[in-house]
Amino acid sequence: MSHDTTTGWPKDFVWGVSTSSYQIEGAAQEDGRAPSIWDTRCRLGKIANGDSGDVACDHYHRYREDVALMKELGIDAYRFSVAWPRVLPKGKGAVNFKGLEFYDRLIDELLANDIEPWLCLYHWDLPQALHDIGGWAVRDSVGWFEDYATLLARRYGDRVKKWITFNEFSVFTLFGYAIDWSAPGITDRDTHLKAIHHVNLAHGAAVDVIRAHVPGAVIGAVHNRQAVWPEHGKEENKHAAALLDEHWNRAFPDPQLLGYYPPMLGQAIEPYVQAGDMARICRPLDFFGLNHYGPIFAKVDDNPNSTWGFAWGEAPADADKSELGWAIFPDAFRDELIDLTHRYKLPIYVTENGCGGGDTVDENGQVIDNHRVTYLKRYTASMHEAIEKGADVRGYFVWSLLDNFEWGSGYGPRFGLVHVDYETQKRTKKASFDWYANLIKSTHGA
Ligand code: PNW
Repeated sequence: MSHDTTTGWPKDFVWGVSTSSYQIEGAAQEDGRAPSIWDTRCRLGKIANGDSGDVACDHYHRYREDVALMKELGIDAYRFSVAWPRVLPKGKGAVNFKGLEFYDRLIDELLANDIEPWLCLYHWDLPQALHDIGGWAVRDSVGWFEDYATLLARRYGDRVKKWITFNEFSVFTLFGYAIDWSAPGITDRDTHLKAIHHVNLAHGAAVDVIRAHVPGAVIGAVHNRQAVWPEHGKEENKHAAALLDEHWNRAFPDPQLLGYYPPMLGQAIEPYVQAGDMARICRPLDFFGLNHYGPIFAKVDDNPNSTWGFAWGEAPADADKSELGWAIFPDAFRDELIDLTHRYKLPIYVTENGCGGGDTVDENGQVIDNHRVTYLKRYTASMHEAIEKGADVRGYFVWSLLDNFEWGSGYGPRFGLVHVDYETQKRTKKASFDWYANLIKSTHGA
């Protein structure tokens, strides 16, 4: 069914794009930036093709050109993250002013172009120096994050009003502390459980200091959420799917917004919870940031030594998939937006949605990414349908502006509306860029 998405969007609907520091900035050793756990993971050779974020999109030097692209795209808002080890090389203590000044320049450039900055404090690049003294596995991390949040709130709060504490809590904790797919690459049940609880506490502490230091702050957190289905629809995988659902979809939003952990996870986390913790985690928020790509699949963990009770499953062979193999299921996005509205009762901003895969460049240098245009059309239509059905969605950010460092997969998968030639750093707009620019223009005109 075709769906007219040029009209019917809520008034002042926010259109944007998202990026993150380690994935685009480069300049990894410049102006006093110290290593994060992702620099370390790259050094260990754990990334496809031996890639690293050392240079990435060189956004640190090319941010003006990138903001000009955003302006041309016509977006209202830009979500980016601050690299903690750029502004606090040891994670705490001495401030690196050259690092702070980079984000001053970026924020000022955005504002000069009428693009609202949405600042995310943490998109996975924990300072290595903090990991070396325990990282998220120790309770001191709550205080480190609180101080870091205070520094940013005081520095940028005059110009930045939209604040996000963390990006995708459950991806970086599960993949980093349970499954070795992310930094720091630990696979230990107790460490994982402690990390979940400390990150939740750090979130709550940051909300309070941002609120205290930034007049008129609009504060949220960004959660990845998507349906978890039992692999091959099999009965034996149902329990694994329920467990993964708790870890993936509820481990952070439930305590932060409802005040309690989901039941199975809650039991396991109990030993680490101190009196007063749940009230520290559950602080008033202004919006729910949703990152959504497609459904995921769970299966029983057949490793006899495993203590998690679930393993990552595969999408059905006949499912509609992106070039990366991720399942495409726009109706699940619509349902998720409606469910979220009822479950957490906050305005929703879709802070990431997008499509990974390759692109072809034709003889005229045109970048053809029709698969991405099709994906974005289908997902924005589902979001439109959700809004008609009562979902309280206020904005949408495409992942991503630029092709960039796709974590463990390196530079292979491309997610950008803009193609990046990593040899020359030349930016080339793709078909999806023009499609998105047109959508924004038509809705602003409406
Ligand atoms: C998000 N999954 O990560 C991140 O926020 C981005 O930094 C990343 O580049 C983007 O999505 C594309 O991958 C995810 O396994 C990683 O379902 C993994 C999953 C989902 C999101």
